[in-house]
Amino acid sequence: MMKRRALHLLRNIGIVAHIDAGKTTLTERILYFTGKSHKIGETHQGNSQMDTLKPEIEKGITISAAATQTEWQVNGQTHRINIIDTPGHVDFTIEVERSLRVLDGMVMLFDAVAGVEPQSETVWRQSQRYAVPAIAYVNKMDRPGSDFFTVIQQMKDQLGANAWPIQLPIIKDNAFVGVVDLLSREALVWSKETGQAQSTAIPAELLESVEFHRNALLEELASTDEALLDRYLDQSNSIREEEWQASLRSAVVQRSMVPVLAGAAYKNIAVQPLLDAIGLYLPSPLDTPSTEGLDPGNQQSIERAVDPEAPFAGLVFKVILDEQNRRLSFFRIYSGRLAAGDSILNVRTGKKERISQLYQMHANKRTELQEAFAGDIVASLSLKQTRTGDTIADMKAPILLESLYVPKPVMGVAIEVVKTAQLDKLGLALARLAEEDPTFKVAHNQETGQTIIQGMGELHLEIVLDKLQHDFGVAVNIGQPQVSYFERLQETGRQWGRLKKQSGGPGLFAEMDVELGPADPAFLADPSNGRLQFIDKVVGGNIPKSLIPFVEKGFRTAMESGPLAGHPLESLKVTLWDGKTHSKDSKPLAFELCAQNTYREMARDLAPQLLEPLMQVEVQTPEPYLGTVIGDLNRRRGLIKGQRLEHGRIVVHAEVPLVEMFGYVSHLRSSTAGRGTFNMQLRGYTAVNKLATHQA
Ligand SMILES: Nc1nc2c(ncn2[C@@H]2O[C@H](COP(=O)(O)OP(=O)(O)OP(=O)(O)O)[C@@H](O)[C@H]2O)c(=O)[nH]1
Ligand SMILES: [Mg+2]
Repeated sequence: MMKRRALHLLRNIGIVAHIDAGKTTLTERILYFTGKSHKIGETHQGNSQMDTLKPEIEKGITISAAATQTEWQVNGQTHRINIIDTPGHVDFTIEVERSLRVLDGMVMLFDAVAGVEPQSETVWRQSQRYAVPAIAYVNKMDRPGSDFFTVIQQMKDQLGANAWPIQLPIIKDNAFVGVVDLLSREALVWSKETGQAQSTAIPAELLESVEFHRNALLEELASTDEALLDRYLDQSNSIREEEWQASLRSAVVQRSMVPVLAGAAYKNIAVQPLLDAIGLYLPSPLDTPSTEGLDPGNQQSIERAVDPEAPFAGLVFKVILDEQNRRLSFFRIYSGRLAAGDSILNVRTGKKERISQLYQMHANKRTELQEAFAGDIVASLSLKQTRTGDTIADMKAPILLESLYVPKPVMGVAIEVVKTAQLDKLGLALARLAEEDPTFKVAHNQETGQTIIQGMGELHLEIVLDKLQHDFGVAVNIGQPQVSYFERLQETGRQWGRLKKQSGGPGLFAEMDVELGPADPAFLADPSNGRLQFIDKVVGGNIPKSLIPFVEKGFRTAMESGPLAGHPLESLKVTLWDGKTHSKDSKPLAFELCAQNTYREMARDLAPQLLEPLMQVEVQTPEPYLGTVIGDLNRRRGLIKGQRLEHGRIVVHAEVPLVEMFGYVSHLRSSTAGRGTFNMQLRGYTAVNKLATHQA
């Protein structure tokens, strides 16, 4: 049973990074060194406790974020640490998104050789969206070519992070063996045999460097902490180590500094100091004293204290199907407490649900709990109607918490069942998969009658198809992959739209003066705004307030089908200036339909443009293949943005339309004798070039 402990000793943290930086390897070490597990699993051997799905084991990568927890003593106090190990591959970015939404802090990993990589930038941006405080861990310090300070410089330049080393690496005979802590000046080296640290004197050649970096760090801390500044200038020696730690902690919690540590998880070097830093510097749930939300009754903003005695409120951030196809929902409790057997309200549906059991998760294993409290991350099998992003709350004190940002799928593939008899089974399977994964969508092409599955990339769809076949036993034929297009209105126009149907049957009447066009850039800059910017300028009740939401709903539905080829609109700004109603026939449906018709009449005249996904591509290749690689990227309509030399390999940066990148993995492999590698992520949407070889 989960014991109630002081909330200030609880840490809910995520481990995030570019693919292959060592997140899962580090998580395995954390579990081992904290005594939670007695054997270290390795991702490349397929026996990690965290990566348990079949494709995770086969490919040696993480696909689904997994939660676990452990304990660690810092300054004589037992800290409880909940950890979510996230995937680095960009196709599974939703896993990072939902984890960061509910976590209080994160450990950001870097490969000490590769430094800041494309996906490092993506996860950093995601963490900024949810204001998550961070500490950085420069992993793989054992690799030849590792460079601690270059990575720190890249964090500053490329991420804009105020990164500060709080350790210096100890290198002996060209090998990374330990670290010196800059605040305590303690030097530790790890024995390869036992994986345990030994205290040692600071190596002579590091003495000067330690003092230099220590003073720079103290100065930075003092300059932001008025209480410390005077004492620092007067008599810096009077400030105790714990005071410096407290000062650093508050800088981290306010996100004004990112402390950086060095380590080599795979070699079991310098993992324990990271655990100390998690306890010392990352926030507890109490560092965010209250959670904001909306009162669903009146849409007013309200607050709920992070307090087990406050009314219960939680956010469901993940729903998966367990081995027996039951829905397992993960949620973070923000306030109050929850006991097995309690009933809660799903604030979105307005329905009551009963929590018959509660679990604490360790990867794919669960332990039953009687009760859970504010700050905890738990799971339940009994939420039948609840989806990812839903708020669950005390029946008597509903609150709607901020949901999470879900990126749009960028590509799709048409599928059909091999045996018609499996058609129903396919529908059911797809619905369940879409429930688990908000970035996986199912669409039907009305004209061809085909089913199109959409996702974040080729790997994402490959995993889905694998699940269809192996977990659900549905055999499908697969078509050519297609990218997901958008349409954009380039102009703004205004029109008086009418809907009048008053001859026979129930009447419908609505009139509206609307202006339609693309949304403002400032509006789109905040992804939580969505794609529809709706502005109500109606005065004097010419359209009653109660009907306005139906106008909005009409445009929201309509914008899913663009005027060129029926692709969704990238954005739509609707300004509702005026309107007219009829005493009897102005029903909600009339305004909804009028909005849809008016959109259809206007959209084709607003200079619509077709948009395709554009990828930011990074190809690494040995020098001899550079010409081939660049020539090939050019043929794929790629724009070469630059290249740099990195440890004897050339890294080419380019922007290439996604549609041209299908099958690139195997092409690159064969054209570089297996030595080229690449990664890509969505850069944005761009107008389709008329010369493009493909058809929308
Ligand atoms: N040399 C060296 N290799 C490491 C270190 N840490 C991890 N690795 C190796 O790097 C590879 C990737 O490690 P993972 O832990 O699976 O990486 P990850 O960040 O979890 O990867 P994804 O979850 O797929 O994004 C494995 O082969 C690890 O053994 C390290 O400190 N030094
Ligand atoms: Mg992993």
